Amino acid sequence: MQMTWRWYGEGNDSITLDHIRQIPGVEGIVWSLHNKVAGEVWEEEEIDKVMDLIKSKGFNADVVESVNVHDDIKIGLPTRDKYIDIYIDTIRKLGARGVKVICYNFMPVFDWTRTDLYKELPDGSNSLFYEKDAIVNDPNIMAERILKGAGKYTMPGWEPERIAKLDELFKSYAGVDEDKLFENLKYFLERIMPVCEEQDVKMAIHPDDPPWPIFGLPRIIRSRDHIKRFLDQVDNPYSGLTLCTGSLGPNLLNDIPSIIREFHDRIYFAHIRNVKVYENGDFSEVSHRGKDGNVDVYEVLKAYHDNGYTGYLRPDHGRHLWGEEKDCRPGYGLYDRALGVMYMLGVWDSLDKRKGGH
Ligand SMILES: [Mn+2]
Repeated sequence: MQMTWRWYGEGNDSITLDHIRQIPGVEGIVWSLHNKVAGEVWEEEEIDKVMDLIKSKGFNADVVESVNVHDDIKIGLPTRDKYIDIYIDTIRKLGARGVKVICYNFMPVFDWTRTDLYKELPDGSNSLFYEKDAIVNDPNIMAERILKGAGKYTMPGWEPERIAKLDELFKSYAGVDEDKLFENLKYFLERIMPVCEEQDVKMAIHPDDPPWPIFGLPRIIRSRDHIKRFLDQVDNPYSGLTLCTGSLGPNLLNDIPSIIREFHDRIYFAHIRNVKVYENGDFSEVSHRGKDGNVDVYEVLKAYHDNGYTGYLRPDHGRHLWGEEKDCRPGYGLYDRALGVMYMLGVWDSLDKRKGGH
């Protein structure tokens, strides 16, 4: 397992690479060109600039999260081929520079969705929160809430220019049901797989967050059966998973350790986050400690460890602690994620020792 940390880039993150260097065990920085909208060309100089900076601080830059997929590809419009060509161009450039894994998602219109970005927890910290009943409303209201809550930062998937065209976007998804979305995902992957093989770049799809359909839009990576269908329909080792326990976790029917044990050889990137699910279906993001929520983080790590997982792993979101929410990106503060790294490495080291018979 290789511990990594998601970083939004210089001037675009309250945390610096020098901060991250002081967290024990972090080997790699998960990065992206966050100023790019889906379908935009990634220039070589821009890629080199970020990768060089990351490497100059002693980290690897093997994982990119994300290269976003244009809606025309998800909808299956004739213009999709033009956007797939641009995607292929990006894979080639990243592969040539040693990038090993590209994380992406195939969620229609919205990326991850929450109703409150700073909901207070009993200990006085705060974190991202999802109120089930608040979602049945108009998606425009939702979007406004997210934009307002995000403050000075742009949230991935919630860029103002996308949100401005929300009604139009919803209309273009009208004929896209679960089967159609699977079909369009297959088309996309089959076109890019030869380039991934040639460049040795693995595609790792991120599950839908939350793991159920919202606003009548289909969501197709949200359970064991959906994951199985996804892996079977393009049965190529270059197409695999970013297994996010925080995304699958709010549906308590998802047995995450068993999903990991079943599909471990197609998991290239592990996101670990704990969530606390309330009786009415609302959920809060909580600390990484297993006891604090419904994700058994020990069993999750053990499932990876038992299978000799050598892929990348990162703390997913964290709570905002000690007032850092004034400055940090929602879910991406320094302190709780650093605590999460230490908790997970503690579990991992003890699993190592036991396996070694010490
Ligand atoms: Mn995640």
